[in-house]
Amino acid sequence: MKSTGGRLARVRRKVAVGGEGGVGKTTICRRLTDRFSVGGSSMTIGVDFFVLEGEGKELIVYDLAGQRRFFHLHRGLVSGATVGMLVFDLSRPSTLYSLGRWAEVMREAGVKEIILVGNKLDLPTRVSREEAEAEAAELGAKRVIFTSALDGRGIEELRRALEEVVSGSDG
Ligand SMILES: Nc1nc2c(ncn2[C@@H]2O[C@H](COP(=O)(O)OP(=O)(O)OP(=O)(O)O)[C@@H](O)[C@H]2O)c(=O)[nH]1
Ligand SMILES: [Mg+2]
Repeated sequence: MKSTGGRLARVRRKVAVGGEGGVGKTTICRRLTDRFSVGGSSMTIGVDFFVLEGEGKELIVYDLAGQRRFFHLHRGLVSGATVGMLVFDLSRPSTLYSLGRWAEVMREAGVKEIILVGNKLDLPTRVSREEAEAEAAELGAKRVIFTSALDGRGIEELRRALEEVVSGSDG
């Protein structure tokens, strides 16, 4: 799967990306769509959109704003998503343990699978894989992937997981 070239794909699926402010959601989306550039990103206002194109499939990625003041928008924006990506910052455990509200919004919207993503693997890590997996079970997330949107680790694994989840879904 690569970033869009503008061709119209047959099947379209929606992916919603949630998680607290500053955990790296937008930077991960940029990585996934080859739009990464050094120099950081500014916080998302409301929502950013990305398109990932694969074999006859197009993923429309809704990258939600994590700041509290945008919480009222989430329910409407997640509606109709097939996959939910919940992102936390491995160097800030509180960003993992506050994902319950996000998981609830995604479940209520009928998201078929949630992927839990621990980002900023390049920084000193304060959450172990075991801790992340235990919380994933609480959140109803079937997969846990650790990434660094800065150095690119785990991004291919995440891309493959998204492809697999979308291929396995029929709605
Ligand atoms: N060290 C490190 N920094 C990262 C990583 N990913 C993102 N950042 C930095 O973290 C900051 C926030 O990243 P964003 O991608 O804007 O975070 P966000 O989750 O989209 O934040 P909101 O839009 O406010 O919800 C930026 O300065 C990024 O450069 C990473 O993997 N490692
Ligand atoms: Mg953002």
